[in-house]
Amino acid sequence: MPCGGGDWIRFLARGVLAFGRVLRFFHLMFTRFLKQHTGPLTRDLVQEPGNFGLGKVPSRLKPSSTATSICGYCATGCQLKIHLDEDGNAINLSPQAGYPVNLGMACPKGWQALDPLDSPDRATMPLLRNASGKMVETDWTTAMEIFTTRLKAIREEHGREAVAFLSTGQIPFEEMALLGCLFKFGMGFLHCDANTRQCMATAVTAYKESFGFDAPPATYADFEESDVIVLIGANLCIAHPILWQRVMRNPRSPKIIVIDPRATETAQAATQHVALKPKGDLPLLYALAHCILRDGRVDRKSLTHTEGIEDFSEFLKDYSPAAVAEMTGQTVEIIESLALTVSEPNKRVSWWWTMGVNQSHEGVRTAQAIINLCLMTGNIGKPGTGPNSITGQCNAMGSRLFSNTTSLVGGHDFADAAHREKVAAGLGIPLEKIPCDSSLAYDQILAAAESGKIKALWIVATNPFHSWIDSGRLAALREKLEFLVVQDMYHNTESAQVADLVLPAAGWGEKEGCFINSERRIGTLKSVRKAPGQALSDFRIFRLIANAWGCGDMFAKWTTPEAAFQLIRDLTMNRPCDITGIESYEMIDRLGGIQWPFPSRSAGVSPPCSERRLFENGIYYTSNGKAKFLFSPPERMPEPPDFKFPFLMLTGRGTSSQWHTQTRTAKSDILRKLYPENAYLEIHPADARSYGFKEGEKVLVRSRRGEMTASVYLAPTVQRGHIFIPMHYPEVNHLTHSSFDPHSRQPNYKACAVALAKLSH
Ligand SMILES: Nc1nc2c(c(=O)[nH]1)N[C@H]1C(S)=C(S)[C@@H](COP(=O)(O)OP(=O)(O)OC[C@H]3O[C@@H](n4cnc5c(=O)[nH]c(N)nc54)[C@H](O)[C@@H]3O)O[C@H]1N2
Ligand SMILES: Nc1nc2c(c(=O)[nH]1)N[C@H]1C(S)=C(S)[C@@H](COP(=O)(O)OP(=O)(O)OC[C@H]3O[C@@H](n4cnc5c(=O)[nH]c(N)nc54)[C@H](O)[C@@H]3O)O[C@H]1N2
Ligand code: SF4
Ligand SMILES: [Mo]
Repeated sequence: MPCGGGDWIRFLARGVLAFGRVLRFFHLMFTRFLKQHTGPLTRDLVQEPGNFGLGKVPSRLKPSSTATSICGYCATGCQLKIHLDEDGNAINLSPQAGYPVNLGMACPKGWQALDPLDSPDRATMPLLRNASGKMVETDWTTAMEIFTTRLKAIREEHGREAVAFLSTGQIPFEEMALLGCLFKFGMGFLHCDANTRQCMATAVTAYKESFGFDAPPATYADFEESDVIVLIGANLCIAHPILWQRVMRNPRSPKIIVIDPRATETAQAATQHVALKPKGDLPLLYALAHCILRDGRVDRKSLTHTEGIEDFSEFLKDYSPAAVAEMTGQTVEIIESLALTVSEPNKRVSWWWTMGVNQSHEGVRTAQAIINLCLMTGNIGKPGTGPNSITGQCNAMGSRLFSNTTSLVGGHDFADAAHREKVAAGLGIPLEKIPCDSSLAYDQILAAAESGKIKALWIVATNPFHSWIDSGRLAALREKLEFLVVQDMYHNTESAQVADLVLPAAGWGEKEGCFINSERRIGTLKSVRKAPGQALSDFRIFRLIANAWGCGDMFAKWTTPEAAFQLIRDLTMNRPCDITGIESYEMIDRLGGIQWPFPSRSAGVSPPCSERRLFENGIYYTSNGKAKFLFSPPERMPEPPDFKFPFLMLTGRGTSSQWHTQTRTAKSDILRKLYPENAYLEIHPADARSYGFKEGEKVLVRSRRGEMTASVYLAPTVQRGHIFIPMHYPEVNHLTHSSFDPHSRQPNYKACAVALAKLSH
């Protein structure tokens, strides 16, 4: 035993030296291990700049002690300031004070955005299901061989429609574009869609049909410049807390009206809550339009930029407040007074909608009914106005323009020959590689898999085995699939667990690229962490696949995300989303993000206005420049409550600390403390009493498709006859009902019939 001071020092020094030798030994073993387990393809790639899956943190980040990145959760698009150690690794973060979106604020998810990166659940090696059904680690070379051999064989035997991918609104658009172009032009498949179908397909279709292009007109400053703010089917306090902060900054003492069946956190903070009957939106909006027309409160100048008002006026005759009162659960007086409020001359009225509108069997017509009201009252193209959809995921707006799924990359149409020629020339690929037929939508892809037409699925950065509607059907169709590939940050998501091959992906913070937020603002994200093990950025995975497939030459110019950005940016020329004025990522950062459009001529304007809205000139993107009034009669709710299933189940976001299927937020010790661990249901106290349910008691919830248990949370905020269960718990979608908006094919997540019962002991 050492006892004197000198002995201590010698003992410590020997210990440090020994520890150093052990470290060195492990370092050598690790390097050797990497060499053995990294195929030639991977080794080539890790030498490339911009790949931080296995490589080094970029040297250009080294001199600085901070980097900026757009948050990787919601579509608000807050900028975070990442604090780096001397090797360029993120050690902490704080919200960016000067950024025009969040103005120094962030919600709990943003503050804890680094936590999910460190989880032991990270996928660090490709995983392959072996003959006995067990997932075993493999190297990238084998993974690529299996991926290409299996998919090529399926293509050979069953044709180009037998393989599909389902992807996301949560990776940079450079990655989305590479995936979409690789799959369709390089690998020659046709069917692909993204989880954005679950989220904003309705808004896309509504804008396209009404305005001629998918063009959400707002800028966030509109929250601060409105006199009347109508939030319909949107719970900002939970789902977009920083946008609610923007509302709170409005100096005009705005009237805030929340239209939602539940008295949400947002409704409670509003001036007026319209406690609508679920799916009463469309008749309510038509009745408002009826009153406005009847009373001559239309804006004649605005109408000169539209077409179809005559037919719409005729149609509206049937929608008096008295005629819709029952359908909406509102009195004639409430409807009349609402009509006056939203058509007040000289008042700026802005409408904002999210999933309460989009996720409906008649979402598109409901969104268009909002658009119609704005066109009639002149509330568009001016400060504090607009029919504004708020998107969900950090890059849902990027996927709309660049994912090459529903629309041809860069805001084009597959069906348009001139568009196909332009894209072929811009990307330097043969014209015949671009299909003119369109992909099946998400639900149609899954139906084709159920019927055996689609044999293989490749799932990228989404978790449909939890999030898809009536998810029990997915479990059943898994049995039919010959091959399921899941590319994810984690090896144990509900979807990864049933895959045949898992490709380990780097996540937010470990790669670069751009997101577009709800106000069309493009912002950059940075690589500030090394991905664990052999996880690679999705960009690099797609490049590996291109090489392994044998179409690497077609993507030779797509060397880094920024090189890809330059390519797809140029494709946008002369489209409504033209961003050819953006020179570089550096320019985007310097200008505090850039809203589209930003054509090259505006590059000289210095500094360009940091808040821009669309349609200030009254010209729309339709062939005659006019916006269209579109409408049709309300349809019956697909599965209303009945004698056997007497409750209507609503679903949605639960807390500001939970994100979707919780693969990321559940990894944060701090966030986990901020929400209930297990599924709960909100129920009106009177309904609970009639069933003898006590607060906290676990009860059975059943629909025609499945059942789950959830603990009772007494909530007078929910109407009698309804329950609300947050979507973050996987059981919820065992219950939901597969029904879709016919125009957008967006799922109707928010209304199905359920029965409740005490658990038998
Ligand atoms: N904390 C957190 N924030 C998120 C997300 C998350 O998972 N967690 N996800 C992001 C994503 S991808 C999205 S799409 C957005 C979603 O953002 P929101 O759409 O605001 O959130 P939801 O809770 O899904 O739905 C909003 C409201 O619709 C109401 N609703 C239900 N049925 C009807 C109806 O018939 N009519 C009307 N008018 N309202 C109805 C519900 O009661 C609910 O309060 O949130 C984004 N932000
Ligand atoms: N009942 C009900 N269901 C709903 C809804 C509802 O309101 N009610 N809302 C719907 C809506 S609006 C949405 S948007 C969907 C969301 O549904 P999902 O998209 O399925 O949900 P997420 O949990 O966001 O899944 C993202 C997956 O990508 C992984 N991931 C994250 N970053 C990366 C990356 O950079 N690369 C790769 N390869 N993987 C990554 C995550 O680990 C996670 O597994 O849910 C829908 N489902
Ligand atoms: S509001 Fe959205 S973008 Fe902003 S910090 Fe929270 S999750 Fe991130
Ligand atoms: Mo979403």
